[in-house]
Amino acid sequence: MRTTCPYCGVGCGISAEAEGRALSVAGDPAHPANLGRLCSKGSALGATVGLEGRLLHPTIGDRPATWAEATGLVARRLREAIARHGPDSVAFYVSGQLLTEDYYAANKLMKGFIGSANIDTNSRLCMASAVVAHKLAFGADLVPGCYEDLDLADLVVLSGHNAAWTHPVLFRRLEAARARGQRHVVIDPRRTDTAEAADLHLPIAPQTDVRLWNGLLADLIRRGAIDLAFLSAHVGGFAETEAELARADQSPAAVAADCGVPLADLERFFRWFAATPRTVSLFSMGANQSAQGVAKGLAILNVHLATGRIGKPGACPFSITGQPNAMGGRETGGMATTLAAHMDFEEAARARVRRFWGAPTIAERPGLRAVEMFEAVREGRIKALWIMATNPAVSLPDAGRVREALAACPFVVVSDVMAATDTSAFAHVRLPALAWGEKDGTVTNSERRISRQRPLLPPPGEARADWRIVADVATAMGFGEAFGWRTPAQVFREWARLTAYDNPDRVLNLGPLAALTPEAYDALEPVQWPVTAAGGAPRLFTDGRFQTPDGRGRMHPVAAEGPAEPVDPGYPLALNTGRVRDHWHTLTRTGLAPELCRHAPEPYVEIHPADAAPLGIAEGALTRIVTRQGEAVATARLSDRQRPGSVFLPMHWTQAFAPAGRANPLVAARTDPRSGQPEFKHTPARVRPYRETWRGFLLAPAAVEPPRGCDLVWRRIPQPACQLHEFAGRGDGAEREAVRRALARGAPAEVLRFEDPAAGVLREAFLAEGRLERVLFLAAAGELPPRDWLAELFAGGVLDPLQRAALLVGRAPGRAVEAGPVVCACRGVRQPRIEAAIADGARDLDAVAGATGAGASCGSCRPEIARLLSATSPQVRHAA
Ligand SMILES: Nc1nc2c(c(=O)[nH]1)N[C@H]1C(S)=C(S)[C@@H](COP(=O)(O)OP(=O)(O)OC[C@H]3O[C@@H](n4cnc5c(=O)[nH]c(N)nc54)[C@H](O)[C@@H]3O)O[C@H]1N2
Ligand SMILES: Nc1nc2c(c(=O)[nH]1)N[C@H]1C(S)=C(S)[C@@H](COP(=O)(O)OP(=O)(O)OC[C@H]3O[C@@H](n4cnc5c(=O)[nH]c(N)nc54)[C@H](O)[C@@H]3O)O[C@H]1N2
Ligand code: SF4
Ligand SMILES: [Mo]
Repeated sequence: MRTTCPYCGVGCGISAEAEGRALSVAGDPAHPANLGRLCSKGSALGATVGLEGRLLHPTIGDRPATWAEATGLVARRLREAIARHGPDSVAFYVSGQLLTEDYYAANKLMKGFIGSANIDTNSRLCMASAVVAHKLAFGADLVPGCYEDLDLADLVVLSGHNAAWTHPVLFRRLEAARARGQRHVVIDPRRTDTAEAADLHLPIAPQTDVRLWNGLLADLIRRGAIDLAFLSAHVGGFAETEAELARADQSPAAVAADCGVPLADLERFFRWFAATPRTVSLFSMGANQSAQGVAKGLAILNVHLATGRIGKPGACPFSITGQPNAMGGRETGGMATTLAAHMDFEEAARARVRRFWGAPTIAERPGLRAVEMFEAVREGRIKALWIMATNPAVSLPDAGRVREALAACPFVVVSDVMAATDTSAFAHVRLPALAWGEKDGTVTNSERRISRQRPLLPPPGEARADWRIVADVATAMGFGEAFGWRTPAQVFREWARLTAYDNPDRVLNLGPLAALTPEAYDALEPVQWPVTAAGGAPRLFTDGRFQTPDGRGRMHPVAAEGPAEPVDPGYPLALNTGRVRDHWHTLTRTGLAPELCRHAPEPYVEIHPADAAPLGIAEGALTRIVTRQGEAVATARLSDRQRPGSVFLPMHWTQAFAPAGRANPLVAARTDPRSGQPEFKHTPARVRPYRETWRGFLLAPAAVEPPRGCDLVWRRIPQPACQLHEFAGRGDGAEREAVRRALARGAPAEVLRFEDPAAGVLREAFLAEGRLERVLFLAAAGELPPRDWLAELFAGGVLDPLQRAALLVGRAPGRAVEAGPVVCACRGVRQPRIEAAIADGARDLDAVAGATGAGASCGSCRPEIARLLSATSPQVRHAA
């Protein structure tokens, strides 16, 4: 069966085989997005489709309910709120992980039948700035290019985009192009794996992108490297933009100084750009997630418009999408700021969409954007909130405030695939949704390509498709006639018809797909919109026509501003947040695959050694990060890949995995005024050592909650056969004893114990009928032994005498200890083994793969191996 990966916006095709609930997956060689490749996350999908932790029945409060009861209650509460407080007193918060069919249904219910535009998506946190920039420059939210442009380009600029980790399969493609002579420039304050592999890295000071791109435009104008013919035929706004540039010193020296990069490197970038007609500029969260995210996007689009590097093979600005269906949400109207199908709220569009839907009403104006929506919830203006396929208690900025809002909301509905998420803890009603592998519909990737997600597994329990849950609630509200679909194909056809309805000029048009038979829908091959009778369209604006009223693209003057909240002596560091290679967002799915938990097992904070040293923070030390919003504790990783003055904290950890290691209680909820997108990449912060007095770990077959009443730094790290819990505290022996007692409660009676009270050391192993049930190690000083071997023993059944004898030593008799971070998740290869192979003469990636297996599977770790290679010998970097 062919389907599409549910993770990132690359939208890789998968060919999968199911046997019962067991699933084997491989890349689909026929899918144009990946041509057979998959990254570590896609490859491990089989490990995430079990039923453990799934929400399988609707619940009301804590009790199971029937679907009729649950949808009836949701419908009644929505109707009551609307009757008493008006349509704007209800809100939906939805997600780029919904299918297009789901999005379409939710948007239709909210905007056409409830009559409010209070439906916003987590793409507000992700794509909103790019959307606004596209609308301003092109007249609609249109992504001009396609993946083939990444093969054809001679220069690729990556702005705030760590593609090596976040879009790994595209990165493989870029690596191949670079081997053919393509150049890469990375603009990112951190030296990421993407930057490490590039020809040039500009480690700019945080939030100085507009200055840099304005400087580039000024330089291109000075050189006469702009396309005057293209400008005069196809683009407006050049004179105003040029005038804005004149308001600042645009000399390369001034720009380099403000951006904090070496002048020679900046000049090299300017020269390369001027000399390379085939240039693609990718931009991602380092651009969008900013209080000046729209300006950053516009500054990039300005350069491409001024040089005519758009609508041509190998030349375009390219906003890359994060989620599998971020684009689908932008199309259907998942955002509070559009109505539907790239139409906004002007009278003609409202009348058109209302007519098409046969709707009793239609939203009059844009609704609340995500951050505003949750503020309205907190203030009591929203009486009923329905959250679908997103985990805002973790992922919204100022997450402490978001939790307050959720706790105060009179009625919260959560549709999710998992039973217990940080957000569903606040739900009055939980609705079980079909997960990837079960659901059936379409998604649109970064290059506007619509692909099918097909069901491979039977629907578990009572879980239902998200579109159907929406339709059931709509029906219970009395709107049955407009929501009577029986299949996703019917929803899709209606959606495709809407895009073509009364549409003389909108580029977003799926007209020919409106007549798909059910069989043709099932068999739909990946296709890029706009879709015409002749097929899909890889590139837009090839004739220089844009979707503005006069058909011309628009340059917009943008002024360079600093961060919304600059650092100050109280909070001298810039806190940057983002992603790690093998985890997906809030861990509800990648946290199920132990192999994906090896690469970054627990929350960490990356700090430059020069910032760490004066504070007494050492590698591996638990470190407190404090902002005006909140605080967290994470393990310090000292690295000169971090820009001095900046620290980086991954976004992924949750209450369930690491309550103290959550990033978003720290992040200020400041947004770009035009896009409403939060500035996730910059919050003033300070750090200091946590100074634990003791540490411990607990291995158990299943997840264990941290003991109540103890103030611990607690992390859970899934292992193949058990759960590892790491913890540390700042108390005395009494705290240790309280934790010991709590964690030993209910353990089997057979116990092996070693205790050295003088050193504060305790080691206990609990066994039942010779099998290991629990292992608890505590130490007030000194190192704890590695956990690997002990964790493996949970898989092995009855322990033999040698294993029992070694238990409290914590290491296998006669086996060398394997330590160091895991680099290759697929094969479980650790860094020291790779370094040993390099020391033994492995000189390139293939040799390392041959010697250790690392990098031979999905290839996601290749940039890291290349870095280890280049650390030993600088020449191999280029060979790699
Ligand atoms: N492994 C993995 N892959 C994913 C995801 C995941 O959770 N895990 N999520 C998907 C989603 S939804 C998204 S949106 C994408 C995001 O993909 P990316 O945008 O590549 O990921 P991030 O790590 O959020 O941020 C990118 C970079 O922006 C840099 N940055 C910070 N501040 C600035 C600045 O001021 N200027 C510039 N130029 N750069 C800056 C950061 O240092 C970081 O390296 O990834 C998708 N892919
Ligand atoms: N600090 C910081 N915070 C960030 C970011 C950052 O860079 N830094 N990035 C932001 C960005 S770009 C994004 S996209 C967000 C992502 O943040 P979220 O959307 O909150 O993260 P996910 O973990 O993907 O949440 C998806 C939820 O939907 C559930 N789910 C999965 N599939 C389905 C389905 O088919 N149906 C239903 N109903 N539920 C499903 C999952 O179990 C999970 O609970 O985070 C944002 N937050
Ligand atoms: S790059 Fe990886 S996560 Fe993204 S779609 Fe492809 S396989 Fe999935
Ligand atoms: Mo995203």
